[in-house]
Order: sequence, then structure tokens, then C-alpha cells
Amino acid sequence: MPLPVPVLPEGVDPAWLPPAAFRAVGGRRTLIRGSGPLVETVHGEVAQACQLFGGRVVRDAAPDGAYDLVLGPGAEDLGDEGFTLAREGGTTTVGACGGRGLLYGLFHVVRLGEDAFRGERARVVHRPALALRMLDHWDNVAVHPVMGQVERGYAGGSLFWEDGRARGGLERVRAYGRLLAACGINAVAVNNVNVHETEARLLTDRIGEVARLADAFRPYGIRTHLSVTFAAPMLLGGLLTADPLDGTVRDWWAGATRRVYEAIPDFGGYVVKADSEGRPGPFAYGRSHADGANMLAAALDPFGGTVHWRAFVYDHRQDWRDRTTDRARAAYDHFVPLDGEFAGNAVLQVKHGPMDFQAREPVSPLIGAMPRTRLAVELQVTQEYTGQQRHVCWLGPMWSEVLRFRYDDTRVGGLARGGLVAVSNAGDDPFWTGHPLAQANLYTFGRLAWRPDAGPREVLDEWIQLTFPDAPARLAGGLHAVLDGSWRTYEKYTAPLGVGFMVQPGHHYGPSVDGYEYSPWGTYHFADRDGVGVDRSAATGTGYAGQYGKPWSELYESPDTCPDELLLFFHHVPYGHVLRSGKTVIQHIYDTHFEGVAEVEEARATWASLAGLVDPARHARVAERYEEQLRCAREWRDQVNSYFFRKSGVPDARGRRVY
Ligand code: GCW
Repeated sequence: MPLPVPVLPEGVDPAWLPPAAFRAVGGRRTLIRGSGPLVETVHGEVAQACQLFGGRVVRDAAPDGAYDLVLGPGAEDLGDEGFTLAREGGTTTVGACGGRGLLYGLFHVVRLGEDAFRGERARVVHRPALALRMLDHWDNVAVHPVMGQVERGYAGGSLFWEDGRARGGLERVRAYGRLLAACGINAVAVNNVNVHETEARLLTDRIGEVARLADAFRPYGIRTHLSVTFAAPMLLGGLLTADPLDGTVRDWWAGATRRVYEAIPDFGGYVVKADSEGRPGPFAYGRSHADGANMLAAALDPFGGTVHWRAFVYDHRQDWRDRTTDRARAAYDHFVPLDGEFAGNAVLQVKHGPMDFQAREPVSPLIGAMPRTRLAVELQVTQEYTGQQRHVCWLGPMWSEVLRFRYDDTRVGGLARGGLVAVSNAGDDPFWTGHPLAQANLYTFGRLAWRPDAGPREVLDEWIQLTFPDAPARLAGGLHAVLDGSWRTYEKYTAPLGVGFMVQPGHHYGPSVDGYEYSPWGTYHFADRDGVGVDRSAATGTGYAGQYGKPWSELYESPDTCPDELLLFFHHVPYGHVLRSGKTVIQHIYDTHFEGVAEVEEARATWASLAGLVDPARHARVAERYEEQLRCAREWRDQVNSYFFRKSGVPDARGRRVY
């Protein structure tokens, strides 16, 4: 029986799967062959498309030339997720040996639209570069007094949890799973890595609620994961310890995990934030993070599950007077000595930068330094430090730079054998992501996880074509104009030259140059009357630059060779220091801040000119957010420029207004 396509609740935006995106498929004759639950999903998709556009879908007949599209078992083993695509003699053929592969093949045809049915196509094999393409939701079940329901969430409440429990109706969760499958995502963690007391129970007596979410995701090939607290044996099991080498603790985890699999046979595994920002962990027992991760890996192993152990471990109670401790060093210092000690089903999940999702950071040196460990790289789709979905900031180019970064001869995208993970930006907002254009970030993440070397601009093209299927060239051009350079624009009007963290403490929105300067979080810029930046060189600084292999360690070591955009991350330099661009640091600060605001003004005008080409509700929502982005960008410009003018006493060479 074909599985009906989830029905979007009234008023919810179809994002990149509007009905019109299915026109090419829906107007044709399709044959579907094979069996299994995901084949029923595929059938449901094609059947609905045919209903809309007058085509026809047949099951399990012989492929006899009467069909425009044949979706069915392929000739070779491409794993569960791969598929082939070819076109010959007027028939387009998708071959796959797994249900997921067939579904991904169908969505690929949808992306191609009419092109899928033109001319001839030599057979091409499509296979994801990374087996795990995962979204972590920082959703709380109970609304947290400080963080709200979704920690760092800018898109309303949780898609999963409402009034303290899993939502009653899960049609929207099914629709979310469908959107995710259409961009290649295959795993979701349904609760915050900061596991509070209510959420801890999802592992045990409340696992039934997680099982219902898993049921909603399964038809679109998505496995469900759960964040758990390391202290669970004490909190939930009444034990007196959570020591990972203690027999009773290990037994407790084995039993709890067995019961999880009784409820969710295809459960993906656990996500753990331990010894990080106050969360419990193995350090309390004098054990290593490999001991902690391996205990959970052992509990999951009989069932094929994986533990995602986060490497975000640093001292968040640092004394700002202490210049010897460098937060950027922490993950490497903690984890590199453990290389080779992690179990085969333990994945070390590493943030892409050494600090914390700033608009500009170097790529974490840890990623290239653990060849005997399965690593997953973690990105942040939710825009905590990049405008909180009030600002347009398309992160495709940033992620692409990260994924293409080469340590010696291997790219990050190749080192991430454990997968690519991101913190989701979706919530129960009618546009899913608060800012309608932030949908592009979610889509781009999925596609880059499938193919880390894909060109981000082409991915954006796909998103535009799917989301606005009948877009005239002027609309597509306008969308590129406002999105393509938006990350660089954001970088320009916020913290300069890689220094980071000049944000308002706590909520992290808007400027506060010294907001984190005297804090315990390890986030400093050290600006004084003579200069600014953090000396992280090996020769005179914290030694962080020495955590890279060559050529990076050498390149970052000297201000003469360090790339401009990271200069203040690696070096403390005088305001008059001349950048590789030929400008002084202080003039660069002034210029980029004026430029950044001018670029936002231009983008706002471009968007205004697209009225009439975009549906009015979406147009209005974006227009309204541009007003806020511009207000905030001006605030950034004036605070940052004034701050550095007052510190340095050096006026803007172009005499513009600085306060
Ligand atoms: O960026 C910081 C956020 C925290 C978050 C933490 C983490 C979930 O400000 O809100 O906690 O990172 O990644 O664990």
C-alpha cells in the first residue's frame, strides 16, 4: 500500500517541496518495482504527484518502454543509500538496492525536473560520501527557565515536544522527515545535548515518546538518536556512582539500552556532552573520555548503535587574568592523546572550529590529528552567532571552506568518517526556520553532507529551483544577490579578522565589544591602546598554532603569512599593522564595517524589488527582518568602530562618522 504523503498543517510553508516541484514527475507515466516500507513511501510520493499533474503510476509490471520513469532494483550493490540514474530510449531509470536509495533517487529526479526527461543520459552512480548525515536538535521537552524550549532556537517552539511531552499529532514531524530526506539527511537527535532532569527520562520510562517520533521519521529513512546524560545511572537508576569502569554502572547502561531497542529496533544511538559547560562526565571518577565513550559503545554494540561523544570540552571557569590557558587548545589537548582508544562504534563529534561556531574561525586542528578515531564534524545551522535568523547569513560558503580544508593531503570532508552533523535551525514556526531564507541553510547542510565537495552555489541553485519552481530569472538572480555573499557581509559588520565573541553575553545577539572580555569563558580579544588580537603562536603565544601540521602551523605562526581573515585569531598586532591586503588593521576595521552596512542596505533594496515575484507573506516576513538586520548592523558598525577609534586614537582615513 502506498504511504500517503504527510499533509502540512494549515499555513505551514512547504519549503523546498512545494507541489509544483513535482510537476515533471507527476505528469508522466511511472513504474515502481520492488518491495519494502520505503518503496511504499516512494509510491505514495509519485501517486500524489500524479494526482496533482495527471500522470500515472503502476507497480511491479515489466518495464516495456511504455514508461517515462522506472524506479526499481538496480543491477549492482550500491549499499542501502546509493542509486543509479540513466536515460535511454525515452525512459529514465533509477536503480537502487535499498529503499533509501530509491527514495533519494526519486528526490534526485524531482530536483532535475524536466531535465530528467530530456535526451539521453549516461548511467551515473550516486552515493553519499558520508554515511551519517545528522541533525542534532537542541530541543527541551520542558521549557527551560533561561534557554526556553529550544536552546539557541530562533524558529519558535519545538517540532517534537509540546506541553511537556511528545506532540499528539505528528503529521508535521513526518513532513519534516520528508524535507530532510529530500536533501539527504538520515539521522536526527531529538533532544538537547544539555540534558536536564525531565529530558533525562526519555531514556527510560519515557522512551515510548521517543519511539513515536521514530515511527514518524522511519518512512523517510531517518534514524532517531537521543541525547543522554552521563549521570543517568545515578539520576534514573539510583546508583551511587556513574563511574564508567564500575560493573553495576555498565550493567545499568546495558539494561537501559536493551530496553531502548525493544521500543525502537532501529534506534541510532546516543549523543553525549560530558565534562562540558558543567555537564557530568568521566573526569569526576578520574576516568578518560575514551573510558566514558567506550562504556556506552559497549552497551550499544549488540544492537548496532553508535555513541556520538562530543569533543567540546574546555575550562568554562577560566580566570581572565590567566594568559596561559587557551580555550582554542582544549579539544586537541584533551582528545589527541586518546587517538586509537575509542571503540569502533564510538564517534568523536568535533565542532568545526576550535572555539564555538563564530562567524570566522580556523578549522579545528583536532580534525586532522586523530587518524585512528572515527570523527564526525559538527556545524551549526541554527544561527546562534550568525544573526539568529533575523539576519540573512547563508552559511554554504563557510561550510564548504571547512569541508574542503586540507590537512596534508586529506580534506576535512574525507576525514569526517563518522559523518557530518549539524545543530538544526528548525522549529514550529510556519516557515520552519523563522527567517524564510534560513531554509537555504538547512537544505545546503544536507546536500553538503551527501557531497562535501559540491559547489555551494550550485546547491543554492537547487534550493531556489525547488522552493520557487516557477521563478523567473529575475527572482533567481535576486535570491543569489541577497544570499551568495551574505556570510561575508555578516562577517564584515561584526567581529573583525577572526577575533570573535564581541557579542552580548548570554543570548549572543548584537554587539558588545567587551561583553566577553573579562568573563570566565575563555573568549578574549585583548584590545588595548596599542593593538588587538590573541597571540596563539608557538614562539611567543599560547602555542595553539603549533597544533597544526605543516604547512598550516608555519603559515599561522607568523603575522606575515597568516591569512588576513584569521590574523587576530592568531596574533596580537598593533593597529597600524599592515595586512596582506595592504590596509592597516584599524583602517580594515573601519572599511569593512562601513561596507558591511552598505551591503545590507543594498540587499534590503534588492529584496524590496522582488515584491510581486514572491508570495506576499514570505516577502513581508523577509522585508521585516531586513529592517532589524539593518538596525543591528548599524549598531555593530558604530559600536565596533567607536570602540577601536577610542582605544587607538587613529581616525578613519576617509573621515566617515565614528562616535
Ligand atoms: O555554543 C554553545 C552554546 C550552548 C551550547 C553549547 C554546546 C547546547 O552557547 O548553548 O549548549 O555551545 O555546543 O554544547
